[in-house]
Amino acid sequence: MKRFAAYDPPEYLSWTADPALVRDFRARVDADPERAAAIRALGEEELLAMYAGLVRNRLHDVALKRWVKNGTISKAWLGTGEEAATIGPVHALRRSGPDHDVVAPMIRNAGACHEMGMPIADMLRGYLGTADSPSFGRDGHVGSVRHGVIPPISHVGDMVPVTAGVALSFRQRGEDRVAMTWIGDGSTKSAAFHEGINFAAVQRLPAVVIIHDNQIALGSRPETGGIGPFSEWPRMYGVAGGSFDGNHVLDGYAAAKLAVDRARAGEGVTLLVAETFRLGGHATHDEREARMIYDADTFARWGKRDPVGLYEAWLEEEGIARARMEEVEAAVAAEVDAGAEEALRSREANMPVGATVTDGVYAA
Ligand SMILES: Cc1ncc(C[n+]2csc(CCOP(=O)(O)OP(=O)(O)O)c2C)c(N)n1
Repeated sequence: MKRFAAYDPPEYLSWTADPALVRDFRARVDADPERAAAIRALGEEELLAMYAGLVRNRLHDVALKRWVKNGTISKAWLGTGEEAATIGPVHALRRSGPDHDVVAPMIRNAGACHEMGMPIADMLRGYLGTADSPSFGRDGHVGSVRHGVIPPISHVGDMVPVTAGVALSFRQRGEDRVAMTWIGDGSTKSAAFHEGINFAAVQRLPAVVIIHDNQIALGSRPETGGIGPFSEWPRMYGVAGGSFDGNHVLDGYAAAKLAVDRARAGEGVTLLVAETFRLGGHATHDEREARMIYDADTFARWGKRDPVGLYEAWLEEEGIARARMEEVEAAVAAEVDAGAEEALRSREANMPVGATVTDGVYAA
């Protein structure tokens, strides 16, 4: 896809497909027979829908970065380099219809909101705090229950018990639906995470919990210490699980598809670990600090594994014409540009009015 000199990490500006990594990507598709079967069942439209999801996620972040640079907003929480860990799994869900599944993303999983059908304009209105944003300008964390997106709260970890509760309600009502959430590697240290995953495990709830292991939490490298590596956590909780390549949209899709199928079959929660790396700061304000925590070689190594570029290379090898991908990219770019313009119009005409400050506040 098009690169943006002012906004992309430097690793992407000069990105070209490394043949060894393209081979690794292909090998990963076929490495596990169950995952391979799930991937090989996808048709061209589904493969391209996932490509559109990656591009949409990336361009949404580019739009936000543009707004930070031109002073429209003060900062943004981006997922540059981590998009596949969100887009692959969300595509394994039932994303429309009366019995659609539910996601509980964190702010960095904006791609999950897009793919569940939330308009880009609404996502961007969330950042602008407009009265017509999904939170009515109350919170930058946005969701849309109508689209199956539970709005996150800022407190990390808390969406795991919420997800378990949603999954419990599905089971109690006899609904064939699954709840999925993501949690950062750092946030797994919260009591809420343990409580939520333990409850989901004991109750064998129809849920998928994804540890988004981007190897950083604010300005720290998380340490698992005495608890042991994430790969051991599913066994520790007595649930199904495993890891997937968080820069490989198809591996993420397949791992999640098998987990969703298990959940629908009554086999309970799955704990997945997405191994990835964020090519930026915690938010746009500390990108320089992030590059002081990990050395340039680490950034260069992960930069070569750009989830968008590697997927494009694989699609091309699969016989999907570059022109088809360019069409998809152009359509998504137009959607994001239109969404940004729409959101800016809301900012001109529809900011919250002071007198409404207590509206919608519990017990106001
Ligand atoms: C309960 C709680 N403690 C602290 C914070 C402040 N905080 C926000 S994000 C964050 C780090 C999260 O790191 P991680 O879970 O690894 O996710 P990432 O940001 O890397 O995606 C912290 C400590 C918070 N929001 N909630």
